[in-house]
Amino acid sequence: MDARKPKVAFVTGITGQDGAYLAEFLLRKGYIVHGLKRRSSLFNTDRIDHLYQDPHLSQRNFILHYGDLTDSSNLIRIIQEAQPDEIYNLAAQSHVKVSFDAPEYTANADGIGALRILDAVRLLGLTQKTRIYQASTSELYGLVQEVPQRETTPFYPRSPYAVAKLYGYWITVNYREAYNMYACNGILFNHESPVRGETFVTRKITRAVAKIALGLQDKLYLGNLSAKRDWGHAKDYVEAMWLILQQEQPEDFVIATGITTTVRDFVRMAFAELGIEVEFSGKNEAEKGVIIDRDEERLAALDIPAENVKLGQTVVKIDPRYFRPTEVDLLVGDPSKAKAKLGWEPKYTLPMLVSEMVDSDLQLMRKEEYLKRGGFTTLNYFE
Ligand code: NDP
Ligand code: GDR
Repeated sequence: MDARKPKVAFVTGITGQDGAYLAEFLLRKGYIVHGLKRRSSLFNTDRIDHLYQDPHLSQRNFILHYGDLTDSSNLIRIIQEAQPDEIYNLAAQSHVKVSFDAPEYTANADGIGALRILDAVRLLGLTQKTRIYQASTSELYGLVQEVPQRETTPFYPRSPYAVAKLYGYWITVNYREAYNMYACNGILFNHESPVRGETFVTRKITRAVAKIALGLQDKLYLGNLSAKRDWGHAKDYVEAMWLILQQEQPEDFVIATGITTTVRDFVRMAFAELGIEVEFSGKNEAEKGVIIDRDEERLAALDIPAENVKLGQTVVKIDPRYFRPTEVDLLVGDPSKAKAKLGWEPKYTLPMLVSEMVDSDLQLMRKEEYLKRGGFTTLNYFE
């Protein structure tokens, strides 16, 4: 490879949480970044708008292409045009609960989509040039077989999403072995950030906590509070994706923090960030979270009116619509291979992540509050 020539990356799912962080990361490293963007009736580029470059510029290092993972011909065309050194296949219908509602589409995008990328590279004769990262997931482990979960732990997927991703995982391994391609799976455990999609549980919680504190919402409705997840920060995890593609040999890696926490404790931590103590009582669908204490100094410092935070106020209730037909109860990863071979370790702790997410949502909701006070109503989605 010519040392003066910038590397070229093609990122699918560039408008998503990870795509946005990865694009920033690669641009900082001097890459030319091509991204796949779906056509939608409204703008869907909020997370990458700050990276946008006028298409009329003669020199660009950030280039978006319309396309879809369900359309082989457009993938072949874009890959042929971009001639990427690295492809990061991050695009997916990534919501586990939604995959029960749209199983066939999820299989097409998340399973066959991975095949389309691999096969495009093969058909274009790029197997020895282009390295491929496949966004695999801890959801593959599903029903607990071994704790902590590592690269050798057997898979037992528990949702149409996870089953589709299982295909993506094995087709990546198969193309690596069959065609001697540099194609790897990153088996990433949950990772979050202030730009996490609003319907994933962490962001749903941090948004609601901010709204409740500002008097914009009464309660937060959740599903299974006992599920345990190994939560990290997306910023750390995109670095791991890149490292996985910089090794001598292509291999699969677990990326995780090694620490697991219940959804219930995540809720407690998020309220505590604003000086609000919440205690849970009751069982199953009758479980609820009630404010039992408040730190008035902290509230005052954050300019949160104390009347929005009443002792005895129920702020969390269970809504069974958020239960899943089959649940993944416990995820906790063992990142020791990544540490040993990639030199990767997370820089963020869970308290740092919660703090960043709550602070960011508090700022965002202050804007909403301002609009509301001015008589401009905004839409409320609670999913
Ligand atoms: P997001 O849901 O935030 O982003 C998904 C991206 O995929 C969006 O850009 C979306 O476009 C795009 N997309 C969805 N369907 C298609 C399609 N048919 N064709 C083209 N693009 C499509 O996910 P994350 O950033 O959180 O996750 C990135 C990847 O990593 C996903 O594959 C996910 O399954 C996987 N993963 C995520 C983990 C996590 O904790 N975040 C953990 C392990 C794996 P649009 O913006 O238009 O909707
Ligand atoms: P997950 O993330 O399914 O692990 O998939 P999500 O945040 O959706 O759920 C985590 C856990 O929280 C429980 N839960 C709720 N979840 C949502 N979304 N909404 C609720 O109201 C709610 N109440 C409780 C869930 O049942 C679950 O146990 C994420 C996605 O990013 C996948 O794409 C990725 O592969 C995996 O993480 C690793």
